[in-house]
Amino acid sequence: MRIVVLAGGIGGARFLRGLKQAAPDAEITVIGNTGDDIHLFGLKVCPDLDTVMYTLGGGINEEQGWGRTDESFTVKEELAAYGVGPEWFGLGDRDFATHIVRTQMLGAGYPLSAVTEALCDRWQPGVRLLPMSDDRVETHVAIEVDGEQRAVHFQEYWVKLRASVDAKAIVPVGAETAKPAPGVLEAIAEADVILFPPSNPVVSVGTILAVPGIREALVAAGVPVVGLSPIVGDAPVRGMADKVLAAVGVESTAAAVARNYGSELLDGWLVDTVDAGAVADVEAAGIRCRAVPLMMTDVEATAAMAREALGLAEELA
Ligand code: GDP
Ligand code: FO1
Ligand code: CA
Repeated sequence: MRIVVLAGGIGGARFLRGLKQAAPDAEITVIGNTGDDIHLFGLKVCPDLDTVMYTLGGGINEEQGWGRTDESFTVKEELAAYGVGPEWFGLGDRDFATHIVRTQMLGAGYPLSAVTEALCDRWQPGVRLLPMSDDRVETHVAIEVDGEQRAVHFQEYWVKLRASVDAKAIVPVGAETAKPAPGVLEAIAEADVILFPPSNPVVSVGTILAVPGIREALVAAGVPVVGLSPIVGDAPVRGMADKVLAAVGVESTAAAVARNYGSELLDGWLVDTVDAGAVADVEAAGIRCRAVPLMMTDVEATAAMAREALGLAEELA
């Protein structure tokens, strides 16, 4: 079975760990969000790709959900001693090595997709990890500070400001002219099932869908597209999905997120059992819906979620 998954960082990576256990023989292609990417200290950092790679490759800091395990921060301290920031972004020494390799290869002319493949040679994530695009896309967030509108990089909004101010708009800068990376459209066309993990619907899955051609390819694939809600009990399980959903005019409910994807794109949707009341709403929008436990407390519970998603896809096939 060929499964394509559109993934952000932590939610996507943890779901993939369960999916691998649930479907050990499946060929899994992950289309990763690169809108979170940022250039710091002359290096290109790809948080969501790295979160997937480290999580599936056994190198992730489990408690944090991002960054390397057993990490130290000597380079960052030395940079700070030179007065070189930003001090608000925590890049560790082990992680730095990944960004140095990536930046060196990009500088030598390799596209991000080839660089990602080379990095995965070390980590062996057990999935094919493709960036959504080789072209630069950067998610910016419009905010209002002291009555003035300004745009900040998504990482500044989330890591520096901790999403403490309302987001007025979310702009995936560069997306409109970005092309899907090599292999992306082919993987979608050849998929038996397409899954949206409980990733952020705006700044993870939404950014991937903003790359021209990807949404169209998903619809044209003609195979079940099934998603799992990242919103449980009318709130994100973690992160700032409520803030970025508000910015695009969508309520933070499992049903509203499904309706926002729409029945043209989405065939099936899983909500948590606490949101069982949303099932009828979602089905009224033409999307088959089930309420099942959706908390990724451990790999076993996550594998059960993946089995439910694949089961729903089978019903819809
Ligand atoms: P990010 O890039 O690191 O923010 O990760 P993703 O975009 O892949 O996923 C973020 C989303 O995962 C958030 O909106 C969370 O609500 C959701 N999430 C995290 N843990 C869980 C969980 O255990 N269950 C569900 N249903 N959603 C979760
Ligand atoms: N998230 C934080 O909350 N604080 C950080 O200092 C931070 C550093 C960081 C470094 C590398 C990396 O791959 C991810 C990092 N993240 C950090 C997570 C990153 O901001 C993610 O993009 C968000 O969690 C949402 O996707
Ligand atoms: Ca992300």
